[in-house]
Amino acid sequence: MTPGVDAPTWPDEFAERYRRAGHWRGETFGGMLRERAVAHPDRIALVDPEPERRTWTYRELDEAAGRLAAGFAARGIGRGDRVVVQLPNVGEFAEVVFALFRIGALPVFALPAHRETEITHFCSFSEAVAYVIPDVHAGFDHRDLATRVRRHSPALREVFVAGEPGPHTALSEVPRDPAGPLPGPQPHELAFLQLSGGTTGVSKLIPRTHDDYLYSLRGSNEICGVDADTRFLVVLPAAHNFPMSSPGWLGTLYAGGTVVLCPKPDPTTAFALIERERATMTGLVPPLALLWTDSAARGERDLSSLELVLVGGAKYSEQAARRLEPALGCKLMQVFGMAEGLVNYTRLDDDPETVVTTQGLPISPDDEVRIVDDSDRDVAEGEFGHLLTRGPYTIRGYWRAPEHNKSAFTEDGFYRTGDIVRRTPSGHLVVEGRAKDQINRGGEKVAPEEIENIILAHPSVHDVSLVAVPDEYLGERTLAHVILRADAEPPTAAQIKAFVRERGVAAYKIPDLVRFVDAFPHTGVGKVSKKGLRSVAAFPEQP
Ligand code: OOB
Repeated sequence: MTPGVDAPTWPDEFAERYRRAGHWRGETFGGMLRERAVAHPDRIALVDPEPERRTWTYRELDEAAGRLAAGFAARGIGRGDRVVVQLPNVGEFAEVVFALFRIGALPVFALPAHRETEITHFCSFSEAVAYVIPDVHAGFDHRDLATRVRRHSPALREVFVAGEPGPHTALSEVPRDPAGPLPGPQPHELAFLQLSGGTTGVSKLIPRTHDDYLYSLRGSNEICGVDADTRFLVVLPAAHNFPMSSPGWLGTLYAGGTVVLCPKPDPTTAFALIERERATMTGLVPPLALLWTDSAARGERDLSSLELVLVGGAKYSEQAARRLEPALGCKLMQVFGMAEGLVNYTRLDDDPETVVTTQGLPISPDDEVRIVDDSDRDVAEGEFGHLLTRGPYTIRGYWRAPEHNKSAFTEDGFYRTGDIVRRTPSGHLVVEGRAKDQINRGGEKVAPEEIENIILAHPSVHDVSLVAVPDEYLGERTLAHVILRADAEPPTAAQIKAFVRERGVAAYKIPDLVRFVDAFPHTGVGKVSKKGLRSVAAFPEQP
């Protein structure tokens, strides 16, 4: 563990190899934005269309980030400090993130959907000194949430609000004239902490460095053809790794293109923006891709600017994939990635069958991919098995999680993705399933243990097990099997859901279905059989 990094990093021989190969070029995010601002100051970097259309040229974004960095620094936020950023797709997101990059403070990327339980955990576990929020988003007042979070987070000194601050500090009060350049981070140091989808009770934090993440952007841009003419529409939450870097809004800024923020992902909002802003590229999870494909048939908007749509985050069915290109009049690319690192794309010159039936090839020739059996032995070529990976942008360990790292990584540094894949003769990966205890609800990841722990706290509940059930639209939905205490007042399914909601978790984690049972099926070794539960899951919900 390198001091100050709080996580295992690449051994020197690997770091040297990645530098020699030209993957790690010694760039930082702060430096990157400055260079673009010098090279093409007046090009539009960012468009935030709501409520009134606002734009930032590269020079304006660079200056805004510099002034905000100076203001944050004046308030004592320094290099290595953690700052939980929970902003929706608004222009301030980019200003805040680049300001923190410039200081060398580490954004911790929370999703707008996260609530008290998650945010309190992120703030306390990361010992965050500040938390950045919108005032009200999607009808929810984040200022009240921040007040509650503050009570349980002793390290949290500041709450900054994009909008009306209430009892907190307005983000607009922070910027000031920079006194001079800030020392800033080194390229091999951490840039930010991403959240893992998680298989345990709480999300793990994923430490990404400037060197490694910038390489994944450069590689993604090359594969997707991102350049200064790209107009990338950010439809998914900007904090998620997929719309951030595959190739995403950071990739687009790296290439000198234009990022258009989409406030809501529905076809009505997004199609109007594509037409008005002439968006050329976007990334979608499969349920949204389905919705867009169906809506495009109505032909109410001019989508002719669209050149490429990336679909990933969860398995995209072959049937749905076949319909996208004709409906949207653009190319499809599948992407199979993870916030821990490895990202695979189908290629622009792949034949159409490969694009609809596989999840692509890794970005880098130095991405090492192993497909192994339960004993970590390589399976025969073409067989399916567990995907292990290491490479120039895949982490070697989670942040401050030495115990978990022992099982999440092999001794020689491969990340155990928990995905079951096979490789086609062309080297493309096909995702066949999952070995990890995680539910993929249309790209949003739910760790059953996290929700089981909450339901177990209900006074009438004796035991609970959360499993995935197939769903035509989302791919998977969540089903909680609940065993009640013999002597307790039996709650209804709705009361169990309300109980989870009241604990303050993201809405997508509230069980879709609740079923009361007398016992769980067990495996041979006495563990609850999730497979057994999934197979009895076809029964209707009980009141
Ligand atoms: C992306 O990142 P995460 O960290 O939210 O989730 C990663 C997991 C993968 O391990 C896999 O289980 C699943 O999401 N997944 C897919 C998939 N893409 C991701 N499963 C099947 N087919 C796909 N195409 O989800 C993510 C990060 C960067 C780019 C794209 C997605």
